[in-house]
Amino acid sequence: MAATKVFKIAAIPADGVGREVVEAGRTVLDTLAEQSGGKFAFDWTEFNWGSDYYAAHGVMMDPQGLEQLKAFDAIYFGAVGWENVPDHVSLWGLRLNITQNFDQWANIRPVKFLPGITSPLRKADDTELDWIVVRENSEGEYAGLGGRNLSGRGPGNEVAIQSSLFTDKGCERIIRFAFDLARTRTVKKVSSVTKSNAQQYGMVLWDEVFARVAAEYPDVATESVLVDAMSAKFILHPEELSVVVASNLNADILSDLGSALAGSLGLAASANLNPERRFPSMFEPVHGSAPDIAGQGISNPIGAIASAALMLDHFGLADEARAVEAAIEAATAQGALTRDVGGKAVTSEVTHAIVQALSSALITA
Ligand code: GGG
Repeated sequence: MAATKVFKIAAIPADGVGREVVEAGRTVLDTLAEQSGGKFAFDWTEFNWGSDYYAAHGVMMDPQGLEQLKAFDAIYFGAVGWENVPDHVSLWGLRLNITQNFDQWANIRPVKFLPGITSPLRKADDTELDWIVVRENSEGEYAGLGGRNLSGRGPGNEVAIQSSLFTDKGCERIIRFAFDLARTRTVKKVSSVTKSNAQQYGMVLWDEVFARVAAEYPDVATESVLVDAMSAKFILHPEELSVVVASNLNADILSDLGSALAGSLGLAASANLNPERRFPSMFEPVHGSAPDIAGQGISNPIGAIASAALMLDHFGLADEARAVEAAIEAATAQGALTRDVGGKAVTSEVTHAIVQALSSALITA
């Protein structure tokens, strides 16, 4: 029977463990589609872009790649970065090329504590912890503005400028996004993070826009916290967090801290959203290519599978997204854990446990 709705997805596994975890996520999504009784299906097209592609072609992706990607409902991404390409070349040539040109300005990074996984935080043993980092994903410290010069004056004389860009519109849209998200959550609170005492232009503008937007959401609690204080708060008072909105770099750092507190970077999911849907959005685990373990089949697939759940939400398949999240929790609770979270299972075993949990939940539903 032909599926009622077919979602066209571009898979870009790219580098290192990205290949293993994208395969795991595809397995879970295809299981879900097979069991949907013809409600939906996924039509995958895989692109071999990444650092190997760079070695063969001198670029990280096809120069026509963005045009090709426009035809898809979503992009499912693995990880970028390998030793044959300088990190700034691989990041700008692939991941940032897509997020910036497709105006995927909202990067959602939930911090989830899973059963069966020990957090380094003692507080996590007896406190319900659950927050979302909302990362401004189009400007800030990642504006790519600056340059290097004067190397001709000899060793030690070169200069470099790396400028941040903060626009009123860019700040407003991500802050408004955070407030709208907070309204959907049990704890209606937005924590805004800057370093406006030291960065007196862009981040003061951010603070002012935050205060302006907050006035429109009297039902949502707010706080403005400096990034250093917020780092401490993640560890000492994480129970006070619900939605944390921050600039591109600050949110990148804080979300890594959050996923480490949940037990591993391998657990963290993310969605790079173009909320207006003018371009496809992109879903990827927060982690990178992990060259130290790549190719051994031992990477943690949970970040990628949880990112697939965020993609289901984007497609309007909220029940299916919750089912995938529940299956992840069932798998970790029963001890299907990779090495990074203290277990011995390999990638395929954790994936299999999630598929099994999903299948039995669907059968009993
Ligand atoms: N799957 C995420 C990924 O590959 N990240 C690589 C990386 O280095 N990202 C830096 C950044 O996004 O700021």
